[in-house]
Amino acid sequence: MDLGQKRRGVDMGPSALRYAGLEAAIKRLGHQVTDLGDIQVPNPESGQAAVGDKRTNAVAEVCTLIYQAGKQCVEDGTFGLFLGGDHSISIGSVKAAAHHAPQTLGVIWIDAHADFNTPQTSPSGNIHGMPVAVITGEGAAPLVNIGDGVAVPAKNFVQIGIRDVDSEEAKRVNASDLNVFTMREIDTVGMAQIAAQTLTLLEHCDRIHVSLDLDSLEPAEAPGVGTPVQGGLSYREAHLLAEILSECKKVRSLDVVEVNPILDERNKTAVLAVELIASMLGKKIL
Ligand SMILES: [Mn+2]
Repeated sequence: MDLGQKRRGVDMGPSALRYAGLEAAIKRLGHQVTDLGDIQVPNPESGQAAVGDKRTNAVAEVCTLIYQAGKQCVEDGTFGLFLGGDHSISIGSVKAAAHHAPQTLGVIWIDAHADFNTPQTSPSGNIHGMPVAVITGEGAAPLVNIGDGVAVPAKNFVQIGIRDVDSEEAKRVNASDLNVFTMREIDTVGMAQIAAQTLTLLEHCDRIHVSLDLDSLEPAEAPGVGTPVQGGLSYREAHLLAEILSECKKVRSLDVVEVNPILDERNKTAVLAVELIASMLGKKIL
């Protein structure tokens, strides 16, 4: 899906991830893989998903399909891996992970941005800057209402890698119960400590959904993203976080979003994403 922002290309992210050897990388770890294929998304150049309410309704329709597919994974006890697309897809995937017991789902949001805007605070109006607000119950009704309005408490969110927040959005973050580790905290105490604190914050949760936006990484490592921001996670910081989360055994679902092959360099960002997925699914150095 690329309807959550205005650039084309991020809709090709799943193809780039498949081309980078995703299925083989997961199978090498001993897991079985069933690729459910792509969810059909209206073309933004068609009138069907043009702008404004039409765009919001189109995103809501797609996220409802993601929610239904994801809910099936949860019910089957299967690990759900969701390939974006822009970050608005997480409205569907996180609501799916939450649907039967939202109070005990932890969400780890690895991102340069807080994605906590509402239509009232967003300078761009782009829905990919709003999913955390929607999932916690605030925003446009067609999005909030997906999954019978299931919402995850803000205190169950831990954000990691944050370094670019809009001014009105920052006020909302500071007034919320979101747990946020900005790059400053990561620089100060190191990723191992941040990962440990994250798991402590989510001790009351029996399962965790990880939402990985590739723009959390330093742009030199992940150039193929729509909204790159300097000063991001290093290659090893990202892998260390994935390795620690893998060991905690609570992670049951994962989004990998914002890979844009048009902006990428020889599919470098998709290759990195596949490596990080493998680390999250149990790949060890030794
Ligand atoms: Mn994001």
